[in-house]
Amino acid sequence: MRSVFYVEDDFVAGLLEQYFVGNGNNTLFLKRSPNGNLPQDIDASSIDLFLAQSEDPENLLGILETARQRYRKVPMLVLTSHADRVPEKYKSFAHIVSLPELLESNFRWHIRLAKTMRLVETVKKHFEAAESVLILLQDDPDPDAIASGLALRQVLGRNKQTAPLGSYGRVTRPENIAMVKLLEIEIETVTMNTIKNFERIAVVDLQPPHLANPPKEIDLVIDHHPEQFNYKSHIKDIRPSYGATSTILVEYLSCTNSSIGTRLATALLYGIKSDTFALSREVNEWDVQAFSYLYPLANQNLMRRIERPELPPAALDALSTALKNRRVIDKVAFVNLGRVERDDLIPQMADFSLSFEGIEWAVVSGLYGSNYVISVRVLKEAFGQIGSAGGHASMAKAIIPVSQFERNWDIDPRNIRQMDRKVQQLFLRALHSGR
Ligand SMILES: [Mn+2]
Repeated sequence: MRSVFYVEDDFVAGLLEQYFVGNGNNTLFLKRSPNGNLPQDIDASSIDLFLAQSEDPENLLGILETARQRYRKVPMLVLTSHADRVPEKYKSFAHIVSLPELLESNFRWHIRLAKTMRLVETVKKHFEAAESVLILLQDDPDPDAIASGLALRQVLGRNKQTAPLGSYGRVTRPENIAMVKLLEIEIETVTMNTIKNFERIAVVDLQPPHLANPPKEIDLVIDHHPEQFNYKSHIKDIRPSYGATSTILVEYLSCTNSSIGTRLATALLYGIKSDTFALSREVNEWDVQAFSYLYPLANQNLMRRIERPELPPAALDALSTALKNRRVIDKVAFVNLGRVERDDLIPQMADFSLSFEGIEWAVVSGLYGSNYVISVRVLKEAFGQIGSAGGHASMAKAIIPVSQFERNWDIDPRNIRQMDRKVQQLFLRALHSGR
């Protein structure tokens, strides 16, 4: 692979030569051509970047037109201060930057954008004519997925009617609930049946095999988890070296020149923050770049409220009772909250209980409506011992209708204590049989 440069200005040519050749890149500099001619003998499939520099708008358009016809799919970076004279049709595939902008910022970032530009072009074309688009998230949507969904909707130039966010399940983690509440984000619950009503389906922040019911036809997958090959999608953009899907979507947004409002910026920043533990693990340079780009655009006040959701008084009562009654067996903390008014308290307490000293598992349960709800958290390190695949799955949730206790184990549904004991017994048995 090599990069092909059409550069009119000698100073710029010298600069590029130092930068690219100095970095060991295989580059080909083309001669100045006054009529948009490019050499015929260059194989488009061997080019990884086409860079065109010209301060003469007419010349530039000639070059762009030839390149458009001949170098389909090749990332295209245009250096000019006359972006305003470049017709829209070229802006859908070429990334344009002026020399002062380039010197001020990071060259690699703009090449990155030139590459993403080609994907965005394909994505936009594929979704353009669709009447309705479903943006499908995980069964328990997380901040990275929610933010990526919002961003994709904007990239596609749609609203929540023509491109709703959807999930087979619902948001359960307290911070995530706080996020959708405070940022007023709607997520539709979909079923195998209702997804048939959508003309196009995009999946973000996961790959279809991870869904309980993967849709048959998928149009787009954007994700940062290790690539899976056992599914089909019209377009795939899988980047395992990225810390968050939100980072990929920041590139998409930059490519479409769309402005990022406070709400979207806050969502994306939180998406990156929560997936990378505030950039402390599994990040690449683009995550850092996106993070610093979003930071001044986001609302830090909202961010704090999302990260530390307020505990209602009822929760404090439940908390003190539960702590008094906790049981610890084999590095497993069992906390029973009794009857709760908000079911998000259960996963919240499970997170908290995991911070007890010497604890690897936290099993927290509570009675919510007519259901017995159990939330399980495990330290990542503890996974190794029982040979699980690990990944992001460090939590689980189970809902048992109280009537089941009577039917299966002959336990009176009013006897919460006995239900708690039963669950402890079942959990410990399951844990030990897995070892
Ligand atoms: Mn993610």
